[in-house]
Parts: sequence; structure tokens; C-alpha cells
Amino acid sequence: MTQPARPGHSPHAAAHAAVETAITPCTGWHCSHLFYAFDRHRLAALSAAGLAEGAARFAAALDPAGPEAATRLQTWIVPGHKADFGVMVLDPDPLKVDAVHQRLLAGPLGEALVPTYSFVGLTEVSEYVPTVEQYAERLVAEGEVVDSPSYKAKVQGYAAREPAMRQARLEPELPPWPNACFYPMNKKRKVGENWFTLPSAERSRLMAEHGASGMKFGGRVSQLITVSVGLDDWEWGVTLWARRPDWLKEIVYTMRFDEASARYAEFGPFYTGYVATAAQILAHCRVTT
Ligand code: 76R
Repeated sequence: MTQPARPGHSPHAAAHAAVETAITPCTGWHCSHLFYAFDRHRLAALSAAGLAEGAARFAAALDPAGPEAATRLQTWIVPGHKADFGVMVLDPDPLKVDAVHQRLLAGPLGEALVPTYSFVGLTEVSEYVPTVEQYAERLVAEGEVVDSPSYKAKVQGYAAREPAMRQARLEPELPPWPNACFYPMNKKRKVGENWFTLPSAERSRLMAEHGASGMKFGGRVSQLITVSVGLDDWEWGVTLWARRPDWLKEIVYTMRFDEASARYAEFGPFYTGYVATAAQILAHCRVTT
């Protein structure tokens, strides 16, 4: 296994020579959730011209279709004292994602902005998204007869959907639904309740139950799970969007009873958001009115 290093070549570098070096992930995108509050004293100190220029630059930094825009960007009005507004940004290039934050702080309004919370992560396809083979095995376990017409139709249907499902996890469209919510979460690592010491089959069983419980909200709630293991203070970021705000409450409450959440999940702070443009945020926060 151990080979003598050639002069000038570390064995580590040699082993990875075929792998391209980059800050873009091999698959998927970087994803940041950024939250800010306005400092009203500093806002009041801005000149009218400074405020006008600040508002224009604020809107440019948060324009999802602007010339320097990241691949995906959505902005939220955040109720309560935790923040005034939130930004969700996704792009293969982490510096393009962070540039949104830097542009916000660099403009004249930047002096009056207080960053209140941020969370960085990556999109991914969870290891618990079943392959076509695993899906077929589950059907049999649920009583389907191998090669029966309904078995074949279900397996073919899943095989047709699966590539698009994976793509949607890695390079998601952000739903246009107006009610959003973000929170970070961990799976427990406590003696007697350690998710990471469970056998793989048990974790798969719990995540299948979790997926089935979540799918009952299809058409009403949409979710994006971003992974932060090794990147930020919690293991995952959960972003939910709903057609109606009470469905956010309903899904989170319902899923608390899933064994995967009831026994193993730990949650961080919750941020609620109402999807809004930069101009709507400034008007709502009485910056421009
Ligand atoms: O990706 C898929 O749709 C396949 C099934 C699925 C996986 C693999 C799925 C479905 N989730 C998966 C993975 Mn989920 N999810 C959460 C939360 O509040 C809580 O109790 C927990 C926060 C919610 C609300 C939610 C909703 N899920 C994960 C993972 C990664 C685990 C890993 O990889 O180790 C986490 C942390 C997580 C947490 N999940 C669904 C939902 C909903 C609504 C669905 C159905 C999806 C759909 O219908 O498309």
C-alpha cells in the first residue's frame, strides 16, 4: 500500500492527480441562507441621496435576474425580531453565492445592515433516495408480485421519474409559493440514541417512513434539504415552502411523529419567511417609505 514518495511528488497529490481541483462541488450547488436586520439609527443617518443609491444597489444585489446574479436567489420578509429579511442563494460557485452577501454590505445600505444569521451548505441527493432496484425490492416487501402488470408499471414509472428527481435535488427550482420556513437540524449522537450507529437497513426503514409521511403533503408543501456536514454548525438545512402558512406548521408537527424525527432529530432556530422582492422588503421595512 505505502509507496516511496518520488522526489517533488507527494503521494497524496499523485493519488489525486486525475481529480480536477476546484471550489465548485463535483455534483450540485452551494447554498447559503442569509438573514439581516436594518439598524434604524444608521438608516436615519443616511442622506436622501445615500438612501436612494443604497436602495438601488440593494435591489440590484438581490435581483434574481441581474447580470451578476447567482443561479438561484429568493428573498423573504422575515417576521419577528430574529431578522427583517432573508436571502436564499444557490450556485455552483461559492464565491458567487457569497458575493450577494458582500454586495449587500458594500452598498450605502450596508452600513445600516446587521447580519443576524447565516447557514451554508450544499445540495445533495440523500443516500436514502431509493435506487430503482431498492424501490422494486420495497414493492415486493409491500406484497407486490414480481413481474405482475402493476409491479412493472410502478417500477417503470419510478425508473422514468428517478433521474429528474435526482436532478431536482441537485439543481433545484425554488417554488414560487409565498410561505417559507428554514431551520437547521442534526441527527442525534447520544449513547442509546445514536443515528449514526444504527444499521443501514434500519436507517433506510426510518427514512422510507419519513419520505412516505412527507409525500402526503405533495402539492401543498415543497422541501429542499441542503447538507452542511463538515461545513456549518448543524448537519442539514431544511427549507420548506407552502401554498398556505398553516401547512408549514402542519407538516413540521406531523413529521415530529415520524420515528426518524421523534427519536433522532434535533432542531436549531426556525426562520419564517414570506417571499418578497427587494423593493417589497424595503417598503415593508419602512426603508423607502
Ligand atoms: O428526496 C426525496 O423526496 C426522497 C425521500 C426523502 C428523503 C431521502 C424525503 C422526503 N426526505 C429525505 C431526506 Mn425529508 N424532510 C426533513 C424535514 O422537521 C422534521 O421533522 C425534519 C425536517 C422535513 C420537514 C422533511 C420533509 N429529509 C431528508 C434528510 C436527509 C437525511 C440524510 O440524507 O441522512 C433530512 C435531514 C430530512 C429532513 N422529506 C421528504 C420531507 C418531505 C415533505 C418529503 C416528501 C418529498 C416529496 O414529496 O417530494
